[in-house]
Amino acid sequence: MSVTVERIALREIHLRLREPFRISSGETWNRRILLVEVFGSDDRGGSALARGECVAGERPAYSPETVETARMAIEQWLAARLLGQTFEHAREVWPLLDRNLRGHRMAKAALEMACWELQARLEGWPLSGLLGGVQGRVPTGISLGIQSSPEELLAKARQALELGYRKVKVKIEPGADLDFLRPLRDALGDDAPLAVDANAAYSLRDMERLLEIDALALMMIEQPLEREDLVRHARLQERLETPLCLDESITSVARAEDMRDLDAGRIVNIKPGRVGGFAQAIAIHDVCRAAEIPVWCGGMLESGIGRAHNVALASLPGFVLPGDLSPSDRYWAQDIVTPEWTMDDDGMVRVPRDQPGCGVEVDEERLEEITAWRVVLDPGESEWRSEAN
Ligand code: OSB
Ligand code: MG
Repeated sequence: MSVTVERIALREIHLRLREPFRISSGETWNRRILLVEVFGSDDRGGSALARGECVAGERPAYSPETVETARMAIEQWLAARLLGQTFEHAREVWPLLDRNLRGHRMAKAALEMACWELQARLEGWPLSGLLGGVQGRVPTGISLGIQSSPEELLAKARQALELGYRKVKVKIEPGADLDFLRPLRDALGDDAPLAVDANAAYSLRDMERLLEIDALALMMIEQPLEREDLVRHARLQERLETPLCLDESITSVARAEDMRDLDAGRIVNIKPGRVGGFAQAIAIHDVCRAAEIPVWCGGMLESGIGRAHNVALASLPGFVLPGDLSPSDRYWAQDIVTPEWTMDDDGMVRVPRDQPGCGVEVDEERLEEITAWRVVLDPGESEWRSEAN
């Protein structure tokens, strides 16, 4: 079947987290989320709307991209590459977006992932199946922001383990690390599945401290060093027992291969938004699987739309470690999808493999209520039409 992209719209929504989320590079409370809407048709008379969620933040803290740069890239260059285009398979979309257009991976990913969703909906396939997923349930971990005290962290971690989470990932930075982690390990015992994520807050000058963190027998230490770095991570990995997990540093398939070849890390956090979409995420998964490097699916405080896409990806066979796939009520008083995402007592999220697409529908009325602006990018019009809200 062939799919034609008929129309693309962009929309910014505002969603307030239930509580602020603090990491080493800053705090988030109000999420500004850019959504792409791709309207398409097939050669059998079908038509469908698919959405993609852009994971770019408000400020260029996690990556250089922001809501504004993603909007600009999509409006100015990317949308025109898809409008009116026909593809047989969504894997053809990445080359269209990437040719002679560097960076802007989060912007590309939002469009690319919407195209996979579009194909799945038009063909009546579950998205998980289209991506090559095999797992019907995926293990889930929680990501805990930097807390105001070790006691607070312990209470949150205890509660997470009681809820069934299979991994408790604690955000750290110099000054909010050992004093938080040691009492946590002591209280929860050696078997508690603890991990840390520094979001690039350390350097090799912190070796002493990193060695002390190493002694805590964590599942992994995520992205301790510079966002662009692999060489220093390799030097660090040499000194540590704990596997390093790279997040920010793995922006492409080639970077994953370099990590493997340099032994710069032994686990990869795959976020489809960070790497340019599903095709790149699958390719990184394949590289890691061939090298027996375990991967898991990360999160970017997504709404239920982005979660849906992450869950579908996490059903691929190489995703063997718990992903940051928290259920809707961890972040939102009310999500924008039905059904909302839930997790069972064993810390597993069900992959919707029995319905077309990603398995959730957007609550359109609620979406309108929280929309800040929407713009339709239509090739048939001389200028993009902007609807302020
Ligand atoms: O490093 O994984 C990260 C959120 C924002 C930016 C970076 C990260 C995160 C998370 C959130 O850890 C995980 C989630 O969405 O549950
Ligand atoms: Mg991370």
